[in-house]
Amino acid sequence: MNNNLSIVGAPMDLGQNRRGVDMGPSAIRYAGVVERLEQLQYDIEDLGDVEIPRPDRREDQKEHLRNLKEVAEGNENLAKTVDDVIQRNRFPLVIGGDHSIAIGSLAGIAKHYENLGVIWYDAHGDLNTGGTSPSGNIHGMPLAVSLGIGHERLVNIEGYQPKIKPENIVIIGARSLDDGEKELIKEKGIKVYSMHEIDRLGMTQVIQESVEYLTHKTDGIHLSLDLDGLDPQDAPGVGTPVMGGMSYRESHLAMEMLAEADIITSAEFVEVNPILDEKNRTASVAVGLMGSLFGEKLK
Ligand code: HAR
Ligand code: MN
Ligand code: MN
Ligand code: MN
Repeated sequence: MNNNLSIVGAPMDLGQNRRGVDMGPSAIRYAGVVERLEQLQYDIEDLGDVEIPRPDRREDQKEHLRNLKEVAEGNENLAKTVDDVIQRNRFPLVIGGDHSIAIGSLAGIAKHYENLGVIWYDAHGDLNTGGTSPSGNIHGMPLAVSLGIGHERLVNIEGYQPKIKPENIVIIGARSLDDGEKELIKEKGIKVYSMHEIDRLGMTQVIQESVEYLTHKTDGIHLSLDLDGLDPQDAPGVGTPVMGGMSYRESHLAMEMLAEADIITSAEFVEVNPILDEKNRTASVAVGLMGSLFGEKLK
């Protein structure tokens, strides 16, 4: 694992319609992310937050992509920052912010790899487009956008597309997929471990198989962890909770196994909303999972 970590905050709340997730980066810092990772002997720099534009409320939303212009601009800023972090040979750890920020993270990261793998830890597939989305919320679209499917303003950030290939993706924890997302998963042959498979196989086998599936064909792996992948009992501070999720223990095990495999080259933790939380518990869970991902057990 790269010993130099750069934390990048992305206080984005325009990819969905519940305010407060823009305070996610603050909540995660308040929960002690820097101190936690410094104990593991990493060299940490906290770059602060990238700029997210304020929305122009007069803009019409006819494209069914809420706050398209602002989400695109914020993600352009994030992509540039993350790109610079990797150019300086540091590991980017992005803290959100709603999941639309994966568009910018992946735009800044993927250009550094021939075959970037992605582990998408989430209750949702985030594979919608303006056409299939039931909500118009861009946080339900970043994985599709990264595959080059979606509005050209989003798909072309950093001037190239697609960022990733369908065969290099593993979705873990899915339990709320829209019809259009299910079709895309079938059409592109995307590997999905839904809650059903996690219950049947256990998290140990799911992670073992995911690592095997990805490592031989990728030259880096990005972990995109949406806190709503966890059960709302363990991570209540999220905008779109879905019951029946992965427990804190299972998630902790998943992170430890990824640390042991030593395959993750960038990561983001998203959808922490302190307004909807109980005493910053969800941010603390996020920081706990980061501790495991960055090798607490191994040191
Ligand atoms: N699939 C639904 C939609 O597109 C809900 C998406 C909720 N997304 C997140 N990110 N919280 O996973 O609107
Ligand atoms: Mn998500
Ligand atoms: Mn989600
Ligand atoms: Mn442990």
